[in-house]
Amino acid sequence: MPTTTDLDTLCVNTIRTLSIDAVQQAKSGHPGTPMALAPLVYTLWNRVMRFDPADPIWPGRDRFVLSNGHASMLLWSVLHLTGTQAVNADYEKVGQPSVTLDDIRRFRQLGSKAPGHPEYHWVSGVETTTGPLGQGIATSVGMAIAEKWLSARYNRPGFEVFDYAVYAVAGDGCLMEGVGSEAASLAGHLGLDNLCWVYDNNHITIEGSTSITFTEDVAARFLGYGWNVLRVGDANDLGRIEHALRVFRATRGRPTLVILDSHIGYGSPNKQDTSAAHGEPLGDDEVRLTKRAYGWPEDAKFLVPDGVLDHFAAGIGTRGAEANKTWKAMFSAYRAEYPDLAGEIDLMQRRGLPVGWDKSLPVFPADPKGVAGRDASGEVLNVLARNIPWFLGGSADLGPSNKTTLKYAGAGEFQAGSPLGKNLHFGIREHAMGAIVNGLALSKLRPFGATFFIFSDYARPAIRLSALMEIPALFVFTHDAMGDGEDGPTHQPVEQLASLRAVPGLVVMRPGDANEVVEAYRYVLQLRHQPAVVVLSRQPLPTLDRGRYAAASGVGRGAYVIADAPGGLPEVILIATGSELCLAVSAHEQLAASGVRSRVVSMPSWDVFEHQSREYRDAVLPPAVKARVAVEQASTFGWERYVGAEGRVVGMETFGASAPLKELQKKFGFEPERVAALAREVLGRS
Ligand SMILES: Cc1ncc(C[n+]2csc(CCOP(=O)(O)OP(=O)(O)O)c2C)c(N)n1
Ligand SMILES: [Mg+2]
Repeated sequence: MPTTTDLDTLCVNTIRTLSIDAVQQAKSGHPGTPMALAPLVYTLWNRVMRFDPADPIWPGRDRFVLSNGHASMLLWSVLHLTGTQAVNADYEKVGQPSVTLDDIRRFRQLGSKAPGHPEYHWVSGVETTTGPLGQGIATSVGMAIAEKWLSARYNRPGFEVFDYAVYAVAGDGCLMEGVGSEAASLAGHLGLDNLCWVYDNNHITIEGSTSITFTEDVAARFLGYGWNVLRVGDANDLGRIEHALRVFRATRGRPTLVILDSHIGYGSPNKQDTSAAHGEPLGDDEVRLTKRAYGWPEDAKFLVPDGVLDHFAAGIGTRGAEANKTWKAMFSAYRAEYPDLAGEIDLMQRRGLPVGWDKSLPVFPADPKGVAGRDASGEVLNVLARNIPWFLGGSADLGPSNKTTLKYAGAGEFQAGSPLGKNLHFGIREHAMGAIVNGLALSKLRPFGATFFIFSDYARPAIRLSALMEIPALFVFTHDAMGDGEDGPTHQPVEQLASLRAVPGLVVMRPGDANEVVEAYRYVLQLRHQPAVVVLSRQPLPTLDRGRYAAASGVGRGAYVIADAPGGLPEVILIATGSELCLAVSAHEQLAASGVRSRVVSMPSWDVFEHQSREYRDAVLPPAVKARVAVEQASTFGWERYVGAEGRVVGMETFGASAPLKELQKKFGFEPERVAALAREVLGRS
């Protein structure tokens, strides 16, 4: 095992001083943890990780997640020093480094590829966006599950196509956050031995010593979860760090936690081991003193001494290139022997879908009794999972209610002993489920996670990140409104639709009958760079007669005219989503019978509609028709956008109540007569 040479120390101190200088220059950022963890990141990257800087999207690479994202300068330093190349959104190499020294000089500035926190969609070499503590480690569990599934499906004797490790670095904050605990518990249960977390045990968070907040026995906790727990008592000991990482790689049947004792702000004479080193620049004087302590030229800034780049090139550069070359040679032999499997891998890497991915999607006949949104969804999910080998997912213990169970023969259960299974069981861990779904999507699978819509709140931070990362994660939420009646207001979503509609880039779909459910999935499956939420009813919804009303394919445009006034000349427009669609259609029929010319617009997705041309939007909602009524069993917040100042909204202003659905519909006014009456009111004809 190599010990520490002068060149190693030079590389480690380069990471430290780049981090110090960048934070100082930006007048903001977090120097202390990069100073402490530079030896870890150096050892992991230059001695252990299988990563080819020339090809940062090589499918066989090890994954690195910096869960304590505030220490982003670690990542910017190492991406720069390894010469990691940039890749664009079409997975093409653009012939430029991912992070330049100039980016580092402009740390945290507009347009710099060295932003405040690691951002997946913005900087090549970042495997997942981190910053909200705990999120990175939870996402890493999804990456580890993905590796297990991929290797089970695609590896063949002599062809270890997928055989990579997932490394994540976590701080005290990541281990305090609930999402980290949920994910660790599941990782232990699943025995994910391809997963290694390194815990930066520095006893410091923002408010000071962890003696005020975090005194649990972390090792005992993780042993309880079923993890292998290792300790490295000195964060500067490269040999011991490397040894621990090798023990991890040799450990079978359990994930590994390496508890690394470190000193935040290492080397700073006045700030080491204090929370002052966490989140503010050291200050010019302290920077000088620290550089002196490292034996570094005191006035040099952003210095990369001779020999450092060469040393990274000789380490990770050479090792990564060789590993990638060997893998590529192996993969072309694999392609010759298993062309279909190789083709799947190619397609998946580019987020494509196999030919015939939507074949045999159901078509539901008109039926006044109808089908519950969740039941239609269950049928669709089963077809998709059969058509798309890498489409998989599950629920947070509500599979039988969400109807998300993949029931066809061979779908299988994903467990430690059956990694080919496509039914994932997240347990009652919605937040970790969200992050794990993200980790699976980042690994190029097409995953879904499910729970009751009300508990989307428990997964929301991860949903937000899926949108920020621009990845096609899919969330299936059932029991979308008061349909769960007797469970009462704790289970009746009200503000969830408005709040998810407010997430930039997130596609929210609330289909109104079984055929709209099919079309909603058809639309969201084709998204490559956007996550989606499909919101579904618990109770049966009448299946509309599409001979009489417009085709459900209009769902793909976000909103469409489903029933119209004679000659397409309405005097009032009724807009509805989900379970209120048939209500609006009934109101429309009642109005027609009394000579009022109304149009019904089915609007399953605001955001998809907003992305249509102005011509289309004006054709659906003619600006001249100002008499409008929107109906939705959810917060009225935001509907003014479509009904205008003169319109009305039949929605929720309270949390609902516990009672059978019919009574609730009556109490809260979700009845055709009320909608028709409001339509007359806005027309001044009541
Ligand atoms: C979910 C979440 N809550 C709060 C923060 C704000 N925050 C950033 S770093 C930090 C302290 C983290 O302490 P630790 O993980 O021990 O990091 P260290 O200071 O040791 O690097 C906090 C509270 C955050 N980024 N994410
Ligand atoms: Mg800490």
